[in-house]
Amino acid sequence: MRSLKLGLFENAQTNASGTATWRHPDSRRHLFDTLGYWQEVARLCEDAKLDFLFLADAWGWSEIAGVRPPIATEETLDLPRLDPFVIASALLASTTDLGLVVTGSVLVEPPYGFARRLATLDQLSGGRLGWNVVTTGTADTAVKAFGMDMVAHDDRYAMAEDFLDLVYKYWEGAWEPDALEKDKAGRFADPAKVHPVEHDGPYFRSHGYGNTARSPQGTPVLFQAGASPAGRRVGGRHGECMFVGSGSVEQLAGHAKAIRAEAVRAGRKADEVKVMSAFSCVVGATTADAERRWQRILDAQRPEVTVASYAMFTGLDLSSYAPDTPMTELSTEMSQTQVARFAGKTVDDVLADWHTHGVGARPVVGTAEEIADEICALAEGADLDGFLLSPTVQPASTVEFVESVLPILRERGAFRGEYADGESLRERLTGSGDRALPASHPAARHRH
Ligand code: FMN
Repeated sequence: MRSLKLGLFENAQTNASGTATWRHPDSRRHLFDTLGYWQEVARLCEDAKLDFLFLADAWGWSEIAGVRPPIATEETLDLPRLDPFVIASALLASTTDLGLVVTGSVLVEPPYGFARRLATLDQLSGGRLGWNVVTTGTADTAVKAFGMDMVAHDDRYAMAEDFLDLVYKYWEGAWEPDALEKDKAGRFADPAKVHPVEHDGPYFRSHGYGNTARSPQGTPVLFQAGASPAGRRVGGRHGECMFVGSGSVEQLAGHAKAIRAEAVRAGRKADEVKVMSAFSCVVGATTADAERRWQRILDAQRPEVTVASYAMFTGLDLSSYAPDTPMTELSTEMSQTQVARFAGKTVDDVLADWHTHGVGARPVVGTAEEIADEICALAEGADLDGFLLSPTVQPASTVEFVESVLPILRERGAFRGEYADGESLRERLTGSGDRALPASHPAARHRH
């Protein structure tokens, strides 16, 4: 059995992934705005030796025809949130090994300041930082808040290419790794190893010196989850760890193969990209018990939230279409994946499906043994490197997984018992023994 990478999906808001199950008696996610909640979650991850805590993020909110529906606020579907960078920073002092992956948008963040913030986190964490590169799924509302014009879907990926090229120059090229001497009898740094950056791209311009010196990893570990053709191209060129949504073995195998093919097309090795699938489960003493528990989670959510939630990701108001409208008649400039994945379905099918898991993974419902079987079968059958655990009710679902499923995976040799393979997140995820990006990665050409 292959050795899996495991991360925990979290979101600095009460609900996650377009669902609103916060009323469930075991949910304590409404405490997301307390430091204690995050420290508890980080401790849980680190005690279980998970590879990383992933902090998702969005800037936009739900709107239907330009109006925010009251239910979005009543059920805290989207807002309020906290800033994942600040949460990651707050967790540095209480963690020593856990990778911290923050989501950052190439659409709304000015790259020069962004490069410094990430380098600071990578520096202070000793190289435990990852960046989930997103073009922002909730772009249509986010741009209004930032006073920008909307940027079309594929153009946002072109922006991502330009943004990445710029921040690589600062992370990889501005300060050589041995530029700092810190010699009180000599000099602090060697001017020959500090280089000005020149960037005049189609979207971004920057001329300057790196505001931070090179951090342990240089470029933080790059995560990405674009699933459209443009998204996959960017992921294949730049991504080190690609997330795919949940699905059958066949669907996941198709995604993994397509992502690795994009990497090869970009001159990288197929296994240079780690593919991790979102995975959710509801554990029970028996299968029937697990199903009852799953129903209780679904019952915690008001059905009316679904229309507002789907609109948040796609801008589409499904309540304005006849229930039998084929989804192939709809299109969006927001998350195209959230329309394309329902090809062959009707509007009514989508509303029913969305209620159960939103954009998140559809849970595997069963005993701990059945869930471990499914994880192993998916990993082997679809050539996956690991999973992003997406809890249905936090932190209860994570505790259940750690206490009941993880020991079975360990027994089967599918998950290690201790942190290994180096101290940086990159070494641990790639096993390469190198905390810097390999020479085949496009960032490496900016090195001196
Ligand atoms: N999009 C965000 O804007 N913020 C996130 O935090 C975020 N996290 C994601 C986590 C996972 C596991 C997956 C599968 C997707 C996530 N996405 C997130 C969405 C992707 O970035 C991307 O927009 C989506 O997969 C649709 O791809 P496309 O725009 O190429 O169609």
